[in-house]
Amino acid sequence: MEALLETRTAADAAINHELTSEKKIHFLRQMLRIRRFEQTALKQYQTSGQIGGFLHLYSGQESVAVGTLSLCGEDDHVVAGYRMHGHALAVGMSMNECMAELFGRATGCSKGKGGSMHFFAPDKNFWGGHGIVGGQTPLGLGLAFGLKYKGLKGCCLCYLGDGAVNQGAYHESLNLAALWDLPVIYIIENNQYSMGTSQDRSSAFQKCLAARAEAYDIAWDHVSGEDLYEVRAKTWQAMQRAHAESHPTVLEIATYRYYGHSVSDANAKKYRSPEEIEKYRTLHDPIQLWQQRLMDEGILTAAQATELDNAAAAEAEEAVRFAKESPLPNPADIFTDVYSEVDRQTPAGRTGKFFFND
Ligand SMILES: Cc1ncc(C[n+]2csc(CCOP(=O)(O)OP(=O)(O)O)c2C)c(N)n1
Ligand SMILES: [Mg+2]
Repeated sequence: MEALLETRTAADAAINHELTSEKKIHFLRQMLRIRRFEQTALKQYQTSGQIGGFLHLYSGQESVAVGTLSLCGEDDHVVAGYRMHGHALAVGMSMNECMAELFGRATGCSKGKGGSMHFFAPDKNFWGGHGIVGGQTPLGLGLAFGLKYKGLKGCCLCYLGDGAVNQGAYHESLNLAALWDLPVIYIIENNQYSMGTSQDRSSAFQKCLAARAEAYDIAWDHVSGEDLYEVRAKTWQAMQRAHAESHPTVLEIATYRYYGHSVSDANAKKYRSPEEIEKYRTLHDPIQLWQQRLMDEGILTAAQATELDNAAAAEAEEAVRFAKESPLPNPADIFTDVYSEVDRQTPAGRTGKFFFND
């Protein structure tokens, strides 16, 4: 099976052609909000001493979450790994509930029990936030199975990293996705590194990670994460196939992360050079490129861009204030909203139906 689409004219694709100026500016606003949220979270992590556990930052990859998730309708579902602050904000979660979750507060989206890796919003079809590398791939398959079983014209966007493609669970999921023709779209966010291991040291087949889908007779495509238009055009094509024909797709989106693997990245100076990071920041930054594009199209001024950025920074600071003023979780609630419910004979535990209950 061949790559789906050679998109040299992504901006002219119907799904982009119909975009209003407001919508295009909204994408910029969303990317800036993600970047400011994370910069603020990092500063708080390092200075306040009130954020525990991991913090995997998404800076540099914003166009992937914003571009792909801008296409979702009410029956489309989303599941991701642990580097998913961007996806959470892009599906419409508030900075307040996300920041409060980082601070472990009861007002957090997971009531302060999940932390950075476990943002969750079932009301927005956002099923987390998973720390086991590749663990989200069979879950994405299950969400797609649920959609098909219920006869809904939706799909599941399941995000994974370039390191996760070597996990067995992913290949088992691809096999079943093809065998049962399930509307799942695996989106490999290829930021070139898994922790401190570069792609050429971790993957035997170098050319294109998405091309492995051919072994399962699944359609695939390669996408430049620098170009929001291309991200949308190619993702939409995959979504249409999922909606109309219930076929799976694998998309690989080329991107880059600016910060270390997480706040602790012991070998940060050893596995890539400062020059490489600088190159991506200055020449390939998806936010700068989108901003420039909107200016070239004559729909954005530099002053408006600064205004959007300032508003995003202020929103993030306000979220910190909200988080710090929020209460810690009540110790008596330690066993609520966790899997121990299965053992405690709740209705969900008795029926085995946690999701898709109606
Ligand atoms: C099953 C499993 N093995 C190892 C780890 C430790 N680990 C956490 S993140 C990571 C690297 C994954 O890299 P990639 O899939 O490229 O995602 P990225 O961090 O670049 O977003 C590893 C090995 C884990 N969490 N789960
Ligand atoms: Mg990676």
